Amino acid sequence: MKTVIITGATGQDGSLMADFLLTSADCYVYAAHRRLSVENHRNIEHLKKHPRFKTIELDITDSENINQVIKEIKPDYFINFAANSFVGNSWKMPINHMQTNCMGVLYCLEAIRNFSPHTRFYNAGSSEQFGDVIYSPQDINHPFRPRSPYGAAKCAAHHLVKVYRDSYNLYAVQGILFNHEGVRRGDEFVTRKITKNVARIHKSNCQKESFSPIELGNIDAKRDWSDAEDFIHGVWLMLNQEKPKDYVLSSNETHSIREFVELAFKNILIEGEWVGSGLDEVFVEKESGAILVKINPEFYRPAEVDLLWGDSNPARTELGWKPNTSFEQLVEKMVAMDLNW
Ligand code: G4F
Repeated sequence: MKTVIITGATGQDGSLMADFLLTSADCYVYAAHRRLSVENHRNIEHLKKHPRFKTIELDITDSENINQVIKEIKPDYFINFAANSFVGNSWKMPINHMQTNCMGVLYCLEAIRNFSPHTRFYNAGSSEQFGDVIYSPQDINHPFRPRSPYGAAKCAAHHLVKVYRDSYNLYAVQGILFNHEGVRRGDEFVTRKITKNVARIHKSNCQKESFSPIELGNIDAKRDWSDAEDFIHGVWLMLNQEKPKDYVLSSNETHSIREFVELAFKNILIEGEWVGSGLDEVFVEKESGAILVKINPEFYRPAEVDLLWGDSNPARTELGWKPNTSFEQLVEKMVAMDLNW
C-alpha cells in the first residue's frame, strides 16, 4: 500500500486531500500537523478512526523534525499544504511567511533528497505568484511578479522545486492554484467572511433585529474562484504523471468581490445596489435602504493584486482534469452551509 504524508492536514486543502485519498485511492495517510496550544482538528475529526489514517506531529520549519519523519516513513508521496496562507497577514509577518512558505519547502526537498529520493513531492503554489499581471488569462508561462511577501515566498519555493527536480531528478511539482474556497474555508478570507456575514444578516432579519454592515476592503479586486474540492483531484493527477510537470488549476473565469457580494445576498433573496463612491461607497438593500456592506480601509493591502484570471486548459487536456462546481454553485454552497440549510 502506498504511503502519503499530507502536511497542513487540519486546514482546508489538507483535510480535503485526506478525505479524497481515503475514499478514492488505496493508500495509508499520515496527516501531519503542528502542535498548537489550542488544537483545531475539526476538519479531520471524522477520519481519526479510519484504519488507513494516522495523525503525526510535524513542523516544516524545523529541519530536524522533517528529516526524522522522512527517514522513518519514507513515504511514496509528500503533499505539502502547510503554509501561512493568508496574503493580508504577510506584510505583518513577512519573516514567518518566508520561513514557512519557502524555507519549509527547502527543508522538505532536502530531506527527500537525502533520505527518500523515491518520494513524489507536491508543493502548493499560488496564483499570487503572478501578482501584477501583464496578460490575461494567466497561464503557466506568465512571469512571476509578486505583490506581497506571501507571493514572493511562493515564487522562491517554486524555483526551488524546479531546481531540485532538474538537479536531483526528484519527482517534485508545484501546482499553481488560483483561489479555491468552500465550506472549510477560514473566516479571514473574503469569500467566507462574506458568506458568514450574509448568514448573520439573514438571521437578524428573520428575528427582526438590527444588524451591522459587513466591512470590506478593495471590492474591485477580481479573482478566479473555484471549489477547493475540485482542485484536490487535480493535485493528485499532478502527482501521478509519467514525468513531473507543473500545472495551473483554475476555473478560467474571473469575478470581482462586488459580484461575490451581490450573488451571496441574492441567495437570501436580498437584491442590493451599490451607492456612492470611494470610501463612502455602500451596498444597500433596494427595498429597505438598509446598509449591507460598507468600506473599511483597514482591509486594504499595501499592494494589491488587482486581477487574477487563470488558464487551466493544459491541465484539462493533458491531465484530464476539470472543475465541477460553477462560481454560482460555489457561492450558493457556502451561503447554505453558513445558514445550516
Ligand atoms: O480572500 P483573500 O484574502 O484571498 P487572496 O489574497 O486572493 O489569497 C488566496 O488565494 C491565493 C491564490 O490566488 C492563495 F495563494 C492564498 O493562500 C489565498 O488562498 O482576498 C481576495 C481579495 C483580495 O484582493 C483582497 O484585497 O479580496 C480583497 N478583499 C476585500 N476586502 C478582502 C477584503 N480580503 C479579505 N481577506 N478581507 C476583506 O475584508
